[in-house]
Order: sequence, then C-alpha cells, then structure tokens
Amino acid sequence: MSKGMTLTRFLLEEQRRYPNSRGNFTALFSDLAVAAKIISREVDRAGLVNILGATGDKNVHGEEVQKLDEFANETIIRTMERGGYLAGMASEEEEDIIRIDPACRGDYLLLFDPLDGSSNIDVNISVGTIFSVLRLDGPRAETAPGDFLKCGARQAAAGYVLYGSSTMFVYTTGFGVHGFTLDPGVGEFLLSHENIRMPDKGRIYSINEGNSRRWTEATSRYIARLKANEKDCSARYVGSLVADFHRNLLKGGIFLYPADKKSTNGKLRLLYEANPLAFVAEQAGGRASNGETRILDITPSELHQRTPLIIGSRLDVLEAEAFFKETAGETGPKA
Ligand code: P6P
Repeated sequence: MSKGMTLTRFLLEEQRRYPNSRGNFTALFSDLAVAAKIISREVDRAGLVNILGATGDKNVHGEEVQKLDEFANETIIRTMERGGYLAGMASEEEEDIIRIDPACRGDYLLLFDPLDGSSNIDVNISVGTIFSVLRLDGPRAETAPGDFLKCGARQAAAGYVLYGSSTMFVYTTGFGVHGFTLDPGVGEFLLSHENIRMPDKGRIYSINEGNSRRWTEATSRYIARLKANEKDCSARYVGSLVADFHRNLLKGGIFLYPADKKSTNGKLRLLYEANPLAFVAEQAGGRASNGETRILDITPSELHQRTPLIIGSRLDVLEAEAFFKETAGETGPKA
C-alpha cells in the first residue's frame, strides 16, 4: 500500500472486493472514524476540561462538561444514528438497544463500549473504544434485542480505537488486521500497521494480581507455573483492556480476566468487549477463549452478559486452556 494511505482510501480499496456493494459499510466505518477523532480530541484535553469544568459546569467553549464516557457514548450515537446503514445500536452505557429512525434504517448492527477504562482518564492512562459490527439477518419492521444476540463468529467487522500516546484505529473485516494512526495535523487516520500478526508466543502476561485471593485453583496454579517457569515472563497490567490487548497484539503475550470465586462469569462483557477483540486476535493469528470454549463460538443469551476472557498469542492461550482443563479434571467441576 502506498505511503499516506488514509483509512477512507483503504476502506474504498477493500470495498472493491464486493462489486455489488452500495458503500454502506464504507460509510459506516468512515463515520465511526469521525466519532473516534472527536472523542480523541476530547480525551486529549480531558485534563483541561476537568480544570475548566471545576469552575462550574461549563467549559471555555461554553459546552456542558460531561463525563468522558457519556461524551463518547453520545458522540458515537449522534454521529452514526442517521447514517442510513444501521438497523440498531447497543452500547455498554445503555441498558436497552438504541433504535434507529425508520427513515434512516440500514442493514448493520453496531455494538460498542464507547470508552473502556474511562476511570483511567483522571490519571492520564490510555483508554479505548471497542466496536463490533453484525449484519442483520433479514428485513425487519423493528429491530429487537434478540437481533444482537449472535455468536462472535457472525461478526462482519470488529476493532478498537486506542487513545494512547497516539490515537490508533485497528480493525478487521475478516481479511487480516490493519492499524491506522491519527495524524492530528492532517486530521486523518493513516495506515501505519498493515496486516498485523500476533507472535505465536510472548513473554508478557496480564492479569490483576490484586484479585488473587478470589482466583480459582486453576488460575492460581497457572499463574504460579508461569512465574516458576524458566522463561523470564514479564507482568504488564495497565487496567485498560484495549491498552493491554494492543500491546500483546504487537509484542505477543496473554491477557486473562478469568472467572473467580466471586464472579463465575468474570468482569468483561461478551458482545462488545470479548467478541470484537477475539475476532481481531484470531485474524492476527492469536486465540481467545473463556478457558474452555472459543469466545467466538459462545451463543449470547443477554445483551450485557459477562464472560471470562483469556486472549492473546495462540500457543500461550492453548497452554492456558490445557492447564485450566487439566486442573478442572483434577479438582472436579468449577467452584
Ligand atoms: P480491574 C476497565 O474498567 C475494564 O473494563 C477493562 O478495561 C480492564 O481490563 C478491566 O476493567 C480492569 O478491571 O478489576 O482489574 O480493575
């Protein structure tokens, strides 16, 4: 691909795979990129907004000072709702699905976590937007929550925006994983990481060791074995899923947010956190499971359901799964 390849140009070139395409998918992604740029600008000045916001509830631009995750949620909804390509949306911030004006309905469903890890904003740690795109399976007069309950293998596209030292837009449509870095001077996402491949094995493991008192026997033994292993592992845990995942995607490694004695389904959400990242991971040669089952094979029953998540380098995740299954066999059914 030529240098200075923009996300829009890349999407148009990808669109050529579908001669009968009406361009709705490209329009969806282009608008999502606009939302990402608006959120990125607000994240970049969060400190200022907070300082200015402390003087009252209006910032220097006379805008209502909003919590950033509310702001990100509103931005995505307002940017996408009249694009003509969506039949509905589901957001981590909204209990019910977001319905689309019949005059602007399309064939895609967008599921998203507008600002994952938003509690890290106050301490200037990277946060992210995670998104998943499904295709409606047939015409509907009205979109229902059940239309969103599709297993992750049915995703048409998925990806994330990482608001870090730079803002990156990373996505897959099933033809590899591609990363674009925002050039604020130009206001464009430029292709910076074409066809990302996740190393088969890594030296990094990411888990919140502060939860160790609640870990199951399997998790405790797996982490103990990682530490005892002669290979020198490094522990890295940002506490922001997109940041931890993106580092492991590029450098190799494993991220775990397992079930524990307090929450048998872990903390992370299936539809708009685990599924999209699992699609990206597999498209980059990695793997994602709940410890027993491939994430993309799980059939959802609820919009906001949680799932244990073990995701990262293929051989590392396979090793963890084998260990969890072996331990489960030894210690009987899960606690
Ligand atoms: P804990 C952030 O709140 C988040 O949803 C993910 O981004 C992150 O991986 C996880 O929770 C961190 O959770 O319990 O380790 O603080």
